[in-house]
Amino acid sequence: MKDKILSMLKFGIYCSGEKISRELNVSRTAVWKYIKKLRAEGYKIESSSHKGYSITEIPDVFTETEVKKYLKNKLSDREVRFIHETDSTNEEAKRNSKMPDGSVFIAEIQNGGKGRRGRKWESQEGKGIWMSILSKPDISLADVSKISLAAGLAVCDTMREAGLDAMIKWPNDIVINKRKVCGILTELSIEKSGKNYVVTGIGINVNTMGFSQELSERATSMFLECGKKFLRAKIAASVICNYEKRCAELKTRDTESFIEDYRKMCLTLGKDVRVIGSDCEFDAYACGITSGGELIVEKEGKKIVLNSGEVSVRGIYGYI
Ligand code: BT5
Repeated sequence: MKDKILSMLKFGIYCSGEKISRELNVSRTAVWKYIKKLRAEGYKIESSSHKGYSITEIPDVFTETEVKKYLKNKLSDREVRFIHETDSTNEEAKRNSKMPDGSVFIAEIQNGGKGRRGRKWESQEGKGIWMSILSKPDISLADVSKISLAAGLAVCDTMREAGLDAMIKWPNDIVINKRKVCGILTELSIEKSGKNYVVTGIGINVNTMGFSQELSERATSMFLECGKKFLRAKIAASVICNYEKRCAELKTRDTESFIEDYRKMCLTLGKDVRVIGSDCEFDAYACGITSGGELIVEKEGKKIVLNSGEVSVRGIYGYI
């Protein structure tokens, strides 16, 4: 009944208690009691004795039920596992690697959030999306690396649908206004049984209002970029949906047109960069992305292809 009442309430448009009671066949007193319950859950509902009720704010409820509410059609039976507190959702996915293809793991508190090469991922409670997707792809091992490009594109798609001008810093930091809003950590497990799986960990700063001193100059959130709060369940569902679409494209589209989408979103291209390798460091110019998603840089007239590693882009994250 609560959900039915909720679906009748609109932003800025009043709906009378009498109409709700008539259409849902409950007493006015019952309607009032349900409104009280919704308010206790964090919904802001205005009431006027003449006009009825109108909703002014929906709480950012982040639960399995809420995420599933936004997963439509083929995705509606997707396994979504919420864990209140965990070390890392990537580890959670690996511990549950027997779960079906596409299973999603989300945590409210991630106390060992990690980036690449053992770096730490700052995961503030209640403000972001810390999520990992378990994939058992039926594509060649050579194409598996493209899954992380697909994840980057999917997050960019979601940000753009939300009106934010997001770009990808190669290989897959999502950046808005020169600051990082999302990081992606893809881990591949090659099993003796041949049943390989990929865990794609996605960390998005959604309603974060500020960061630790270390990150304050280089990180941002969706909220900080537009002054608007977002429903994490809706954003997470949108990323899952876009990730599925982009992964499907790996099978249905030709590689070159898929990579062309990536090139369009990649802010590293056409910029001066600093490449930090395990045993060398040099300045270069980013001139291309191969059809395998590798970065091509030019140094003293020579082209070098990079398949992983650290590439700082001049002008962003404090690199001058
Ligand atoms: C990444 O690594 O950017 C991958 C981050 C993946 C996080 C997700 S959350 C869900 C899943 N579970 C996990 O345990 N991990 C994944 P890398 O490119 O190495 O960047 C790490 C660097 O980003 C750090 O050294 C910081 O400089 C910066 N950083 C840390 N936390 C940040 C945050 N919340 N927002 C922006 N930048 C951050």
